[in-house]
Amino acid sequence: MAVASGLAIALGANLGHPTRTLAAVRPLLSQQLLDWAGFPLLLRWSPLFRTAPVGGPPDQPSFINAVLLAVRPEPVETGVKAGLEPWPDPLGLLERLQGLEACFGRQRLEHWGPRSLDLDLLWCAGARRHGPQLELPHPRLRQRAFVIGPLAAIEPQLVLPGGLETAASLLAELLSRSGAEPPPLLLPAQDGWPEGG
Ligand code: PH2
Ligand code: MG
Ligand code: MG
Repeated sequence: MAVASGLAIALGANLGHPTRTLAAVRPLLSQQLLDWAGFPLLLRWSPLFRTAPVGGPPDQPSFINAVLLAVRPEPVETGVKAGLEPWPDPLGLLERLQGLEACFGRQRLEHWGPRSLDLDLLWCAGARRHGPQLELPHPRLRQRAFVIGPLAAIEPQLVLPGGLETAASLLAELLSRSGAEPPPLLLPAQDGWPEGG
């Protein structure tokens, strides 16, 4: 069992060419994260999943979703007790994520409407925020199979913020509820996205 640390970002798209968009944003997102953090991070990407839209207009196309986990590598044991630099302000990262969404043509027209790219911060180094711009951990994190499915694919035994169950058990529970989302469909690896089923 591994308790969630570091940060997690959900990626989603259902307009244009979602798989190409996610593959194209991936190196840019890596760079933005490393620039924001100012220290090395270990990045773990889920495979891509095709998921049924949740909420919003009923006729919108299916989504492609994925999740990125970023953790600090264990410091090398030097014998010298060096303090770790603190994580920077999550709002700075939010601005960078919104900048990337804008680069990929994101238009904010309709609540939960179709989108060319959505980058949602799920949790960030234990931060708790209840501001108008940012809520951390993400308030709907534990209810969404399109997020928990990709997380469980990276690390089934991960314990998410706000509860004690693992990603795999939470996913099983979400999928067994009546009126549940259909299970996220695991996609094979693609150009620019080597993780796949
Ligand atoms: N994002 C939403 C609303 N509904 N449904 C799926 N399947 N995937 C998403 O990423 C998604 C959604 C709001 O951001
Ligand atoms: Mg979203
Ligand atoms: Mg969003």
